[in-house]
Amino acid sequence: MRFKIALFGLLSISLFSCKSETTETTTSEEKKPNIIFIMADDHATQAISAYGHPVSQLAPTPNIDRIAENGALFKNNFCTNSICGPSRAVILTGKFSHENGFRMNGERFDGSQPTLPKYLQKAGYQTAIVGKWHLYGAPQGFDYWDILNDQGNYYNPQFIKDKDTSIIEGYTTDIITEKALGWLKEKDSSQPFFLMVHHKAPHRNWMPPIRYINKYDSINFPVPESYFSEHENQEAAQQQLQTIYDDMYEGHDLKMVVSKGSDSLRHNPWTTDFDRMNNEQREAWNKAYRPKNDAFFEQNPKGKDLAIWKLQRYLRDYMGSVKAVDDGVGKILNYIEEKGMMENTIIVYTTDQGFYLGEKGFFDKRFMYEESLEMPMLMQYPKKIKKGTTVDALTQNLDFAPTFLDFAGAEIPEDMQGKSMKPLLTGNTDQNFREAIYYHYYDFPAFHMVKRHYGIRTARYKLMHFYDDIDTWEMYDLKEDPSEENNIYDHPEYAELQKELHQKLEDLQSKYHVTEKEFQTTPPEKVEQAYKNFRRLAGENVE
Ligand code: SGN
Ligand code: CA
Repeated sequence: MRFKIALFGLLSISLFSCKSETTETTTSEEKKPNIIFIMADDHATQAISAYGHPVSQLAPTPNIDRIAENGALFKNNFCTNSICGPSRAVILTGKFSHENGFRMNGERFDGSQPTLPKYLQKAGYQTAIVGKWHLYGAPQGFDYWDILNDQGNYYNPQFIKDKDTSIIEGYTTDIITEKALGWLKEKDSSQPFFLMVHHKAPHRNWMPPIRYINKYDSINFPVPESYFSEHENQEAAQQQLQTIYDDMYEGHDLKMVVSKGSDSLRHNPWTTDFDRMNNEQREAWNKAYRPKNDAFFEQNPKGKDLAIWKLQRYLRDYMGSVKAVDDGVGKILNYIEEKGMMENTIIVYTTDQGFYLGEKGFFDKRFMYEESLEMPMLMQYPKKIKKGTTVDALTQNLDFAPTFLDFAGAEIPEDMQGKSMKPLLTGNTDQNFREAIYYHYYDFPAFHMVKRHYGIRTARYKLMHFYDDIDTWEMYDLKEDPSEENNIYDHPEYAELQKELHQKLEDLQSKYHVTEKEFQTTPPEKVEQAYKNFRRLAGENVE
C-alpha cells in the first residue's frame, strides 16, 4: 500500500513538475502539512464574527470565519504580554518574554536564538515571511522575507527586502496579500512550506482602503456599558492614557478637521500617514470624509455625545480596515482551494494581541483585562481537524510553536515553555491542558502609560499585580463580573480564594523561571516626565 502511494507520488511529481503548480502532490499520508500563519495587528476578537460579539455582527468577517467553519475556533486563547514585538517574539520562540529577552517594544530581538522557522527549516520546510516584522534587525530563519519598515503605513508603504528599501504604491493590506500570493505561486513545490503573512491593519491610526471608507457610515455600533467607567478600585486604569474621548488625537486618529468644509486635520503630530498618499488617493479620501465631517459640524455633539461620536468614528474606520484584511484572507483561502492544497495545509488566523473597542472607555491593549488579553485563534487543517471544532482549554501564543512542530512531525525542544495544542485539535481533548495562564507586561513608562503588571487567569478567576510606581492588586470573578468592574481583591468572603490564587501565581512564576530581575521599577522623575511628554504629544498644554 505504502509502495503504491509512493509510486503515485513520484508519478504525479513527474507529470506535473514541468508545470508551475497546477496541483500539489498531497498523496502520501506522511506528507508534512504546509502552514500558512496569517496574523493581523491589533484585531480584537470582538471584531471577528465567528466569535459572535455584537460589534462583529454589524461588520462581519465572512472569510476569516471560514477558517473556523473548516476547522477550529479557540475560545480561550491568550497572549503572555499584550504588545506587538513581544507577542511576535513569543510566537517565534515558544518562550515567555523574560526567556526570549524581548520584553517591550523598541528592544531588539536576539535573532540568533533558536526559533520556530529555524526548527522548521531543519525539518525540511521552506520558510517565508511577508508584512509586519517589528522586531528590528533582519529576520533570521526565513528563506524569503519581505517586510514592512517598522510599523508600516496604510498607504504607499515602505518594504524592506534584503538590503533594499522601496516604496510600494497602493494599500498595505492588499499589497501584503499580493506578496503572499506571489510567493505561494513561485515557491518550490517539492517541499512543505511555512508562510507567515503579517498584516499592519487594523493597527492605529485605522485608515481604511478607499473602497471601504464609507462602508460602515450608516451603522451605529453598540456603546459598551463600561464606556464611561471611572475605574473604581483600579488605580492603574485610572492613570492610563488610552481613553478614546480623552487621549485619541482628533486629526491623526479620528480624522476630524478644523472647520466645516475644510480638509485640514485637527491634532496630527505625525503628518507622514497622510502626506504619503498620492493625489488620487488623497482626493478620493477627502471626498469620502468631507460629507461626514460636515455632518459633524451640523450636529455639533458635546460632552457624552461627543465621546460617543468619537467611538462611532473609531469603530467605522477600524472595521473598514478589518474588512480589507478579511478580503485578503479570502483570496489566500481561494488560492489554496483552487490548487487542491486545502487538505494538507494548516491555515491559521490570529493577531498579536487583543484590543479595546471602547470597553472601559479604552482603545489600544497592554492591560491584562479580558479584551486585550484575549487573542483570536482560528485554525483549519481538514486532514486532521474536524470542521466546527471548538477549543475551550486555556491556550496561549506560547503554544503556537510547539503545536506547529508537533504537526510537522518535528521534535519539540525541551526549553520551549508552551505545549502542543495538537491533542486538543485531533480529538483527544485533554480536560487538564492548563489550570492557569501566566501574564507579564513590562512596557512602562511608554505610550498610553499602562503600568507594569503580571498575573494569572484560571477558567474563572483572575489575579493581577500592578507595580513600578504603584503597588496594587486586583482580583476578578469572571463568571459573576465578566467586564471586570468589581475588584474583589480585599473582599473578606474571597479570602480563601485569594490565598489559593497567590499560591498558583507563585507556582507558575517558579515553573517559568521568573526571577527578581523581572520586577524593576522606574525612578519617579522619569515617570513624571513621561506623563508630560505623552500629554504634550496629545496636544495638551503642559509646561
Ligand atoms: C504606536 C501607536 C500606539 C501603540 C504602539 C504599539 N501610536 O506607537 O498607540 O500602542 O504603536 O503598537 S501611533 O499613533 O503611532 O499609531 S504595537 O502594535 O506596535 O504594539
Ligand atoms: Ca499589535
